[in-house]
Amino acid sequence: ILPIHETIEGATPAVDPMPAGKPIVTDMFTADPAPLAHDGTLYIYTGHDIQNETERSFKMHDWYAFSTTDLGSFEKHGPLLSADDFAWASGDAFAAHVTERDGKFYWYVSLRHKDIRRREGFAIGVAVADSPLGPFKDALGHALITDDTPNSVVLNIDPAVFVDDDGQAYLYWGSWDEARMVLLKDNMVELAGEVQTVDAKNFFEAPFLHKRGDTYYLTYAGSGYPSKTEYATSDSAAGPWTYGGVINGLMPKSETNHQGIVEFKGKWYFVYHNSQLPGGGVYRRSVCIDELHYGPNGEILPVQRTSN
Ligand code: FUB
Repeated sequence: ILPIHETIEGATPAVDPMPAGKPIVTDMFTADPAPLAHDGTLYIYTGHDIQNETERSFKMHDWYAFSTTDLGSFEKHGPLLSADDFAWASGDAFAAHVTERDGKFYWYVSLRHKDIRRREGFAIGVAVADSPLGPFKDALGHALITDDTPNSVVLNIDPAVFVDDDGQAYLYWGSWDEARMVLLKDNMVELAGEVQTVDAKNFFEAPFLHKRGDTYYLTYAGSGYPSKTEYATSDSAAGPWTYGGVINGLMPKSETNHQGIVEFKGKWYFVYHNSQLPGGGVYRRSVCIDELHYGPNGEILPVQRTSN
């Protein structure tokens, strides 16, 4: 297992003075939320931290979904997908993202590849289903992005897919300061062109794209570990990106700060993880949700996290 996300020796960064948000689930550790609003229901797909309190690495094997119609309570579903569902993968079910197109649901995942390891050995795969809660099946039988994909990155994790109004789909991903984007074919499971380098100030990992009005927003974990959530805007889903600032500061006890943004029933929401559950920590995180607000010029206002 990679020794990634280690605390930098001697560094004592100031934690954001805002209180932590309220976790949507309290009987398990969840991470890397990916929201999807569909048919009046909000689904939050998450990873699942199962590491003990002493080891210093991620231990993650499967993914869940949590659904709500009113944000009052969340229903747990799963695990709906696991590393075992991808014959080409050896484990490490890192961040993922679900999107819908033409009645099919595509779950893009980060996993460690069994065989292809020129660098860190992570790859991006995709599973497909006819409903938001599955059953999901590996759509390809092989990975979509690996260390062998030209212009891929050292650590190929954190996929996020955005389907634009004209039907063009974009796959963003990346970590360790390297962001990438590639167009997808209409079938959502094949690349439609060359992998492009994305230039977004302070980008570290966890890219996520959303559109509000005519503006495209690329949010991401920025500035290394521990990460803040930062963002950039563009008038195109392909960029170029203009830096917008920090929208969520350092999280107590969590070095990662993986976010997603969704509009649901007329309001915008910011989903993210912290480590605020009892026994929580860098490798034992909890997914939270708070409202997201925009300023008069379309700028994202800093997230006001609700207290526990
Ligand atoms: O959960 C494992 C990794 O930590 C994710 O892929 C990153 O985004 C970070 O949250």
